[in-house]
Amino acid sequence: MAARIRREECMARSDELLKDLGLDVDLHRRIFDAVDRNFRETVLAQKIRPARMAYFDGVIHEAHGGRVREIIERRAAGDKLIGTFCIYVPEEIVLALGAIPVALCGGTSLSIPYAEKLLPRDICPLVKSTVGLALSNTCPYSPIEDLAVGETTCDAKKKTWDLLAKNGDLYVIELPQKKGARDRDLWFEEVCQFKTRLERLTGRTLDPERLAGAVRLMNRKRRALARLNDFRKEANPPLSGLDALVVMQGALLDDAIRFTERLEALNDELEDRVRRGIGVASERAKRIMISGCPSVLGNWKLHALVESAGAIVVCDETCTGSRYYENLVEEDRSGLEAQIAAIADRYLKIECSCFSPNAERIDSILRLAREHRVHGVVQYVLQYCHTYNVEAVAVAAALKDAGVPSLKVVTDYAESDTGQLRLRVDAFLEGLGR
Ligand code: BJ8
Repeated sequence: MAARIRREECMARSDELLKDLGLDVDLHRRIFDAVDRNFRETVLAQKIRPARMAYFDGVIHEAHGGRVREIIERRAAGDKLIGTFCIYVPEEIVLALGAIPVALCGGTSLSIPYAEKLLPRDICPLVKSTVGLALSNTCPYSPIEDLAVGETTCDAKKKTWDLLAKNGDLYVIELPQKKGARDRDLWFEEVCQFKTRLERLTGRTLDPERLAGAVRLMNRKRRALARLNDFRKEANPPLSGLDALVVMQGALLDDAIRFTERLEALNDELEDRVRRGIGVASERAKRIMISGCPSVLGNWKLHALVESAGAIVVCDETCTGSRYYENLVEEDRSGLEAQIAAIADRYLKIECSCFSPNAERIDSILRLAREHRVHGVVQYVLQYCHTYNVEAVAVAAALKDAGVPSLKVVTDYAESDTGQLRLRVDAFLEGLGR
């Protein structure tokens, strides 16, 4: 009862804020009540969760409340909000210029009909959900964002940026599609141009000392995320795949310093749980890797499905997983140009399926499968994501050669296929037991 009253008070405060921002408060309530219910029925319904997950649950809850308020205050002090849609955007440069990076990708099906007034129906739900939040006037970051940064990754994204770029507050970074010497040069140039664009926006000049500080901070954050994921290699992991996903979703939204400190505290708790033999999986639980498309805030569908079937997700080879935290930026480069080159090098190591060929990604999947001792891999393809869907063929073949069974799941954000997916996941898990 007390919790319900607190939740109501919290929502009333949020409504007030959203009204001040000129959003459609009723529609926002309808959409985010459903997201909240989904969060409670999946993430919060889990048993024996680490106590320090409470902070990360709060990050999700405050995504459209406290976090927005704090950004409004920082903007009043002169800092700029940079909305992003992809993990190729170099956060070090944003942070070193005193700006605030926030990922704005949508993970709810309920905003999709609003996007479909502009975009074709047969494109990826992540793109439609994101655009739908802006077009339905329910995204609290839209009215306060100083610059949105798109990128030329997949076709759905880059052509959507063309449609949205008209109002001038969308900047598009060109990402090469290969990783040869010419592509590296182009990418370095793009990162330099991005720095220049942000300098113009913020009215600040990138300072090597501040950039070195931002590099150290982001490396510290990545190390903390890697440590969290190392605990998932344990025979009985001290946290679920759903909880690891919640932390990752928070990483793309929360203040980098506070997030890292809280994550380090959570890691200490996880270490203690390992020492005391407290795990979240049953002895017979199958260890699963999820590989492919990201599961952004609002989307817990596949993890919930796999774990409610009695398995445990021990690894995510996704942009809400290893692709975000693997590889550090070299810290010992001196001089702005060398520092930016080190940043560009690190980001170009990300293995998005938009690159071709993309053999490094397959090597990473096989390595992660070994390190996390997985019984099987679920390849997660968001509907109409052609790059992950086609690349899944080569991934499945490499896994088969390595003796690791895999299942490809193509789905969107809707609940309508949950029953059918459950049957397929159950059958896959059962097959692993034989
Ligand atoms: S680096 S995965 S965050 S582009 S799922 S929108 S690829 S059609 S989200 Fe992504 Fe950057 Fe790549 Fe990662 Fe397109 Fe596929 Fe949709 Fe995607």
